[in-house]
Amino acid sequence: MRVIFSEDHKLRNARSELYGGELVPPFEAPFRAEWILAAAKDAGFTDIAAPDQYGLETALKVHDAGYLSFLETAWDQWKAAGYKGEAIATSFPVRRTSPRIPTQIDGLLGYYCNAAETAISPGTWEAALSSMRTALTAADIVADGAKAAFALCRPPGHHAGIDSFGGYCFINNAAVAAQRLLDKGARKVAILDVDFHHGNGTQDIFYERGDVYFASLHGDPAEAFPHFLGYAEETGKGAGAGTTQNYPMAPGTPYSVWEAALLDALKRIAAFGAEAIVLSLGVDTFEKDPISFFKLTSPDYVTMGRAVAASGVPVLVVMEGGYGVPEIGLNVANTLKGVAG
Ligand code: SP5
Ligand code: ZN
Repeated sequence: MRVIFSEDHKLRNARSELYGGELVPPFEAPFRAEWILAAAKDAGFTDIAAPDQYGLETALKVHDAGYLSFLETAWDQWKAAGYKGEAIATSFPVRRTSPRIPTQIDGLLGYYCNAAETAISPGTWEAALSSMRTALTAADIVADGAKAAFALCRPPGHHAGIDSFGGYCFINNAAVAAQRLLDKGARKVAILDVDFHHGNGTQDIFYERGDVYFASLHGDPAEAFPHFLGYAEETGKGAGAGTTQNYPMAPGTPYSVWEAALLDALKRIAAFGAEAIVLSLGVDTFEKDPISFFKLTSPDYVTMGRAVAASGVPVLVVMEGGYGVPEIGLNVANTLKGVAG
């Protein structure tokens, strides 16, 4: 299985995350990609290539154009405003507020932000672009006939919605990859999101579309980030009615319980007729993850990878979350082993 990776992920190296009322070093930091790459190599995944230089054509099919322009210019606007720290949103359009889009950076930040823990820093846009290109390159490998590919994306993407960033995400890499698979000839694609957190951005993007099935296994939003989406009753709308499926689960969930949801999701994806699966892979389901509450163990990731591969359709693995502990590398490598068979 080819691994796509770019050193440009390091351009996303924020100083601060708003956590527990303090500005702390971000959980989503460069060491994550380094550990994952090293573990993938150790496990024998040594076919590693850099991404190709794609423009924004595909991203513009899943994101709002104004949102992408905002992301591209946000840091420069923030700097021009004379602030000392990183760009953190502080004021938000909530219920019964004006739909107008502000013109000044503080207003724009709140308008386009879905979670204020995520600061925009210098290089964030460039890293997000390279992450998107990583996913697109891997998507093309799968579209051209490979059974599997791994996009070692950083920063992650599944919390980035049509027009919002947050949850450490800016461009929705999995959504862009799914769109690319469709543009290259797939009639139907599924995104299977196994990150601990609900893929609220991905759900937002495809909620009213019938060509992409979205299934997500995650911590119950009543008790976990992203808090405001990911309930079982959200099943899609309009042309997308019936093509979203959520599996919210309780604190302490072990693999035995989680696996039942996985197998149900795979059954529904097969019934939908997906011609490829984009696996939004977060390993923050691990028992030692510092910000999550599931209890998966390292061997469970092999089992999970095998189950996904058993679908018989090509699998594009796109990196999402997983934090703090060295085992994130092993857990990703184990997933790849399972997928590769
Ligand atoms: C891609 C991804 O995994 N993004 C996750 C973003 C989560 N950010 C908010 C973290 C808040 C965690 N609160 C946990 C409380 C544990 N005591
Ligand atoms: Zn996550």
